[in-house]
Amino acid sequence: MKARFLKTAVVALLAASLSAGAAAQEVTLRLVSAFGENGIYVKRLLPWIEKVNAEGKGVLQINFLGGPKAIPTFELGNAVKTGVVEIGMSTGAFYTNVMPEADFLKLTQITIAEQRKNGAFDAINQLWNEKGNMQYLARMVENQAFHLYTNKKIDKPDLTGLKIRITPVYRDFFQALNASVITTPPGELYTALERGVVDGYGWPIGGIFDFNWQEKTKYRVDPGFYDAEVSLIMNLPAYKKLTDAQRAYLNKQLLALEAENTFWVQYAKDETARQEKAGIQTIKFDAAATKAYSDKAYEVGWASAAKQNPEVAKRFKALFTK
Ligand code: 173
Repeated sequence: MKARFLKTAVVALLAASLSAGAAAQEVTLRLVSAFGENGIYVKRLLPWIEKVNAEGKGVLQINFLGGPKAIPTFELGNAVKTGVVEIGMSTGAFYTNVMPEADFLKLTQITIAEQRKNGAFDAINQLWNEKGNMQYLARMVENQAFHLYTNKKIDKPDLTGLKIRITPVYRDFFQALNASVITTPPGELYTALERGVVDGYGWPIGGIFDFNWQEKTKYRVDPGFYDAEVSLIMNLPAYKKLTDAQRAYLNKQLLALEAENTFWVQYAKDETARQEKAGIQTIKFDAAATKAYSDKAYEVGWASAAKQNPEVAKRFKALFTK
């Protein structure tokens, strides 16, 4: 009787540990976005998460916790680094406090598909692993140039007397054009425009309607410069802890996400037309000033990168430039 009871107990224990083993094969990763939930980046992220979860039952699930209300925009990078959350959707400019090199990603002139082929993606990951305790998972925005939006008319690339909202993306370039600059997360820009705290701002070609900034925007300066980078980053220990099957599944889905990046070319065209319809006028300089403006953006961008980390700037420039 006693022996039989023990045997039953052992079998029950074994079954329990087996099912715990099976459950351990499904991992749930928490994800927070540095961009607000109403914006285009989260709008495109959510269907992907749904697909990951639908196809990843028993393997891998992603739990979207929200945007900057969950973790403030400029704190998310550190939260990923320290494992407060496993995955972040962010841009390098938002986590220069973790590593200044993060902002260099705006200087890529080749697609993420090409970056994976020419060694740029691996070079990024080597640095992100070492300095950021992060895995750089995938880039989900490309072909979105940044622009200067302003409420004061300018006829040459000189921003003397203008107060411009920035992030690290634009700091050195706009300062080189004599602007005075104020850093804010996207979520605080509407109020800054409304109160006249700023005369303009930097932002990519797409997305201003998500925040209603068109109500407070008179001009967009063309051409754009750099390429908006929005990516998924992951806590490195959490990434390493994944089983081979989980990592393979995640990577398959990340490549599928990047394959959707063709979306952005048409989105840029649509958003340009929508801005025009909304009454936003385009400021264009003459040919010589236009070239000077574009050249200066990259000159200043790389010079600033070289100042922060000469060795990495040199290596990345060779890998990022056409
Ligand atoms: O302007 C910003 O907030 C910014 O730096 C950025 C970066 C990538 C995409 C969109 C905005």
